[in-house]
Amino acid sequence: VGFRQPEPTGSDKKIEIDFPQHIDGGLVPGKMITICGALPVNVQRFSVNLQVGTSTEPRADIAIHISVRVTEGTIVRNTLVNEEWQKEEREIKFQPFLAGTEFELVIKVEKDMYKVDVNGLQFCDYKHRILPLKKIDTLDVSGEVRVNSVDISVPV
Ligand code: 9QG
Repeated sequence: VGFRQPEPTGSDKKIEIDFPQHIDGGLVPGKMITICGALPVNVQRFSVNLQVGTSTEPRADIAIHISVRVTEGTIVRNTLVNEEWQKEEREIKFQPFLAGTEFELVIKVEKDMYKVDVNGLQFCDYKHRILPLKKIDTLDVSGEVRVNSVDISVPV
């Protein structure tokens, strides 16, 4: 079974991160979202979404969904509009997510696209399909992943 949050134990107390997480002011070019986490040894999949609000009924639109499917060796990117998945982007240059290892995922917001880095390497681009950026105000992470930290940096 996967895990999502570390159990705070003794001296090794961790800050619990609740999802979905609000992004103050929504997205803007220059904003960077950095997620550090670890995958269980028996991970199958987890996903990261930048979305418009937190509604579940109906489901919030998702500007960029990154579905990491470790057992399939695939990372699918897509957008959800009116509860419908759009066209998937699946090309990958390398498979950066390994079961039982830590990772750093960075989503950089640019004017025309998202740039996604994994472990310091450029992984993929994803052109904006939902605009304006400022309405994209929520980060959600779900599935078989333990998130150790989330950092959202604002341009100066
Ligand atoms: O499978 O693909 C991305 O195109 C769907 C998945 C769906 C997405 C989608 O079932 O799963 O990855 O949030 C979801 O619904 C995720 C977990 C054609």
